[in-house]
Amino acid sequence: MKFQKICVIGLGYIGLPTASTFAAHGVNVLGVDINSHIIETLNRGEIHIHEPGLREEVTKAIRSGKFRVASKPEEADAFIIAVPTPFHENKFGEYNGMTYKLADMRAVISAAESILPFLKKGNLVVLESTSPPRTTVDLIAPLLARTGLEAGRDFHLAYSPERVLPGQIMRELIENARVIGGVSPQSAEAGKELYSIFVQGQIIQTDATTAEMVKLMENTYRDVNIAIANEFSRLADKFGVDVWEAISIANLHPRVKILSPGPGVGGHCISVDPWFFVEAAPELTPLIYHSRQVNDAQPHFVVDTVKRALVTLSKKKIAVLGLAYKPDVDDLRESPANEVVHLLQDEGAQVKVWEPFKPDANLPDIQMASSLEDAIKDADAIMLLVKHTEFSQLNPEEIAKKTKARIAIDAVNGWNSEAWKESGFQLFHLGDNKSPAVNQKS
Ligand code: SAJ
Repeated sequence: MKFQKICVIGLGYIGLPTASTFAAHGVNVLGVDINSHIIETLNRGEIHIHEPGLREEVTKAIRSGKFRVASKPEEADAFIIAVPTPFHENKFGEYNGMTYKLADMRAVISAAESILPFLKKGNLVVLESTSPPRTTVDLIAPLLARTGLEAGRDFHLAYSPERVLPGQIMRELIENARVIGGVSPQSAEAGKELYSIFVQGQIIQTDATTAEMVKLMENTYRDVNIAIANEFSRLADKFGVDVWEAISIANLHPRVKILSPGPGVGGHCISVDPWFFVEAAPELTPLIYHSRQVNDAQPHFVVDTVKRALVTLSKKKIAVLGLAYKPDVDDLRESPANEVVHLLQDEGAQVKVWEPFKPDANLPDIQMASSLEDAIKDADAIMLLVKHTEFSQLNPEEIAKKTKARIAIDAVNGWNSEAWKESGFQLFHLGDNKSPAVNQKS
């Protein structure tokens, strides 16, 4: 099988890098998106996504004539579906007192429907969108059967999740191992042939439902692991232990790898994907469900630590450092730091946020500082919510000269407690009930 022309449906964080990488490797690619703004932007030679290296790749691909964009698919040798699978805003599932989120598969369904008029015998269709288990066999295959063609017999159908890290997508797309699950072994083989055009990592062939589960298992494993770390932080706090010290010692065990506690789990993957398992089988997923609950509640635990530091939050001025969903990124969406800020404000605190990766963020109800100095100058307390490298490197002696605050709260283990204490700060550390006690002695 030879792929001369492919159609990539959905030109977002995954679709656009995938489409342009195929084009850069000599394939004729038609990128399809229903959003006319995206199509116009790309046709003007600009891009709508911030990802290192992507602009260059897209511009080169469009100039070479190998990459075109349009609002509708055309006939092609292969179709790749890479559209979002968000949650329904106002629809929830219920099982035995568990209320869970439901995946909104409408974009996947309409993307699959859009290829119906163009699907031919011998084609390959690949779903890349993160989806609940059995989506490929139970939703996509029957939908495409409306053409009269059968998946696995007349055309190939496969599921292949992306596993790239934002910020490194262009490199990881090529270098990461890739799993391809077919509805038949021949479909997996066709998928392998397609992705071998640019993938240098190992390509593993399996069935479609296994590939769907692999993706969900990876992110659920991380979520459950972070939940236990967060629960450990609460236990350590209760028992007068420093959770960070305890985890670092436990992790010396060769078969233990506990992740880090913090203000909660944000982003669009780890905090989302476990729900797909819960939705698909609520009766089998109490652990996954409760881990989501633990992580979603963690901002409240952070606020309890702040209350311990400041006694009351009413009218207290708090300088918050970091609002992104994780270190060294500019993505503020689904950020637990954002939730912590709102909870502090609900308790009457006056919060000013310094986010060096998005200083001019325009968020309702959040006051952004224009600089670190601006944030901390008049503060009663300084609070670290995201472990950006530049925050970990702050010199507490210098900070002490720029603020009247003498209370520092570290929710992410970014600061050296001793150094901050030596510079005159009372340091409160998430999951470490030892820190204020030690401080009082010194
Ligand atoms: N977090 C913790 N403690 C930890 C690790 C993370 O609280 O020990 C928090 C982070 O602060 C953040 C959230 O969890 O709020 C998620 O961060 P992450 O780095 O675990 O994951 P994402 O969502 O940025 O990206 C992940 C990537 N997976 C891994 O790094 C293992 C990426 O490879 C996947 O492609 C992506 O999910 C995805 O699409 O599934």
